[in-house]
Amino acid sequence: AIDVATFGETMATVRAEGLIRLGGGMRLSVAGAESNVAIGLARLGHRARWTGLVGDDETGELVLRTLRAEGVDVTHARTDPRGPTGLMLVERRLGELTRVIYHRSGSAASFLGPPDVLPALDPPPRMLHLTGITPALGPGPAAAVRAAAELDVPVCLDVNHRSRLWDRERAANALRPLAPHLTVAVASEDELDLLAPAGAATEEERVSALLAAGVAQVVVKRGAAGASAYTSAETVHRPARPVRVADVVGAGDAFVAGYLSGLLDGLGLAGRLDRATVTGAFAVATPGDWEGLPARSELALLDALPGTTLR
Ligand code: KDG
Repeated sequence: AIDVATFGETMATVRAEGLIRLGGGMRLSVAGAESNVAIGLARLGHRARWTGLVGDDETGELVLRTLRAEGVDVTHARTDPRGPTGLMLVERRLGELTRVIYHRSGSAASFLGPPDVLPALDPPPRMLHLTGITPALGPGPAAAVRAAAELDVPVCLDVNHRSRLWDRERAANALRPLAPHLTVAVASEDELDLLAPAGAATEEERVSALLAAGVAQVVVKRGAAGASAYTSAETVHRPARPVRVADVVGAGDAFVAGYLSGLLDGLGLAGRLDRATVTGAFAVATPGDWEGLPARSELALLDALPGTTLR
């Protein structure tokens, strides 16, 4: 049986050594918020399934091959000739300021619809993970998210607002109706209003409104300032684990993988948030979206003293 199923768009990703407009060296990999979470979970020993459409092209092969190599189940993923595999260019523009350029409109993934994802959720996984990126990709992906959220499966949603794909108003209109279906809601502090009812004005009011709507766990990410998790019975705050920043892209997905891993393992709220801050720190400290994510046996490495050599 599958522990966590997820679906969305995974793109070929090019990380430039310098500025894109100057050309020069780059490194080719793959990335997508949902597949980043699936890889994070698979590395921790959970059965993760990713479903999506890639183009009938070499970068599509790269996406599927990479996910297979990471132990992610791609039984229901397929190529679709209607569009190419999406492409994301990443440049470090200024110190820790990263700039992302998408070439994804009209991609194969933008044709995803309910018939592509519903078979991957039968039999039901223990959890379904969705992100607010998928409904931004087009009407088909938005319908797939709605149909999946309505199934009788515990759902985790990470708001993941992408302002290059849609504005906040459209995002809120698509995401707010999903709230009653969620077991776990994850948002950055500046994204919580895209999920909570329009009337709620402060973080406290937004969290209370989501809990009142039936969301069992609300998790708020604060980047370098840490994270908070709320249930109707408990509130936990955790600082971020200090690491030298190599690449912040993918940190939120790693955080979600750690949180869901803790949930699957039956950890309490504090234990889930602790694991999430550890996996988030691994993502920040290593280059790439998911490449540096820990195996289960590596989780404790973050506690090793600086300068340690393992031999
Ligand atoms: O969370 C990191 C993702 O944003 C990145 O890997 C690509 O899925 C992606 C997106 O749509 O931005």
